[in-house]
Amino acid sequence: MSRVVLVSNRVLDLRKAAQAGGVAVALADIVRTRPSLWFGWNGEVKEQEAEAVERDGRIVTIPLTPSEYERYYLGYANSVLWPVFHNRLDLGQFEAGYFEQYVGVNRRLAALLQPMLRHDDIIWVHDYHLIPFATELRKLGVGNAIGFYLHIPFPPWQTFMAIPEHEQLARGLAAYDLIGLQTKADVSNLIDYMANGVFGSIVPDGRIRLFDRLVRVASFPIGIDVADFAKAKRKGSLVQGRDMSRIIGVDRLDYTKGLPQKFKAFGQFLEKNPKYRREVVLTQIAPPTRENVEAYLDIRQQLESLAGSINGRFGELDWVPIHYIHRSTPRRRLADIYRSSRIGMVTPLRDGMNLVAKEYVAAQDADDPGILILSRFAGAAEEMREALIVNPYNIDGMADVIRIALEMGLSERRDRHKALMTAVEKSDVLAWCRSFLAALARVPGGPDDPASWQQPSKPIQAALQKLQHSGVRQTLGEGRAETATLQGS
Ligand code: GDG
Repeated sequence: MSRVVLVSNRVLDLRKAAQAGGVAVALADIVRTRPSLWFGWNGEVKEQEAEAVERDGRIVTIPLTPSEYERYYLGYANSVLWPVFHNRLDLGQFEAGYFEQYVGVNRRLAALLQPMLRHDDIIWVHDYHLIPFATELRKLGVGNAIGFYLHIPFPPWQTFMAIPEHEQLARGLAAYDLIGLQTKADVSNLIDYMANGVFGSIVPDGRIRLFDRLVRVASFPIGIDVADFAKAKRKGSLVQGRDMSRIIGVDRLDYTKGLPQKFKAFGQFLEKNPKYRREVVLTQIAPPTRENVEAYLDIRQQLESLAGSINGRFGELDWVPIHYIHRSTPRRRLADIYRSSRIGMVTPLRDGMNLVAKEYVAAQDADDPGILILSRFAGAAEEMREALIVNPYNIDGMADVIRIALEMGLSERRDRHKALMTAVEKSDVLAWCRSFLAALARVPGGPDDPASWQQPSKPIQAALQKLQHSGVRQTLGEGRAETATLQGS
């Protein structure tokens, strides 16, 4: 079995990864269960460029310098790519000159990783921080199969073209053999961009020819560890003391998550339905992230002010309508909160997938399940059709859907939950990992491509190289010649 080399912006301690949830759990699972190496930033910022640190032979991390943290992480990744990929061109800081350091960090990381690579490793790079990573590896002579997975949405092609460096980013994407996206809509956006923005064309085997390379683009919807959430327990004590219905929201405090719209819709629901006052609470868990980026300060202030005004307007001595918790909650407790909530409200303005939607469904009691309200702009809406699908920009419409969810009968709730659970189980996190890695191993020239089975061992390669240099024609490697041209360019 080939070794899998995972490269992601953040690498977590394996024990902490289990508690963190989401993708970190999946990656940590790969590292535990098959030959692998996980490489990336350890989350620390140090004055001087420091050496990579290795742990257990499987985890290799480096700290960033203050300037790299400012310009690569907070800057280009989170103040240019994140807003643009979520359709927020107005927040993109295009003139700040962050691109050079974005590429610089990718170059430095690639140079650190390259000496650790083996000829048959398959390399899986994650997310928007690392788009140029494969180009930098290719420049160092790495011919291995390299896959890229984008966890966030790919925007409409004209939006992407607004990024001044869009063509360099496209060249970065073309250096991969496989690009995985969350949804079919993302695949369609990326292919539209490749065709209209940088003259890519589809070849007969379905790959895209782009800047003289061939790349496969496909959707691999990410999932969760279903069993982990199915262990959840309903706890009455989690809802303000008496029999009351809870609506739960769990989102990083990010302007893409539609939190002000959710609060306004709940306020509107209370306004229109006085009989539900004192009967329903909205609990919003919104742990802080990227607090050093200005747009994140704005959203925090906006949310605190909205929660204050709705609670001030409707609240009673024994009932606070909105519980707003700006802290992280332990993962174990999250599952119990999901199960104790009548409604899961997941209403981002734009989201690659949204794992909370899947976690909420997996944590429900199949005999008496709650209802998921889901934004049509979350990637999850492509698979989770039996949720109550809403437009988060339509506040009044969302207010009505809250009432519909609260009044839905048991049999409809069960039917919807059953169908949703089937979808969540079908594409769980294991299926996601396996399908991506299998597709990457199959790319022409990858370890499962019959053409590469003839690849000579290292000593033979060295001998062949000597012969080649002395002018003797290499015959054994001929079968791979075409693939090598495509991959190496
Ligand atoms: C990106 C894409 C895509 C949240 N608060 C707490 C907590 N969480 C956990 C949730 C969930 C994860 O964090 C969040 O995942 P999401 O999918 O909702 O969103 P992003 O963080 O934006 O992730 C997204 C994802 O990548 C995967 O590809 O779905 O579209 O934006 O697992 O449960 N966990 C704990 N305490 C909290 O307070 N323990």
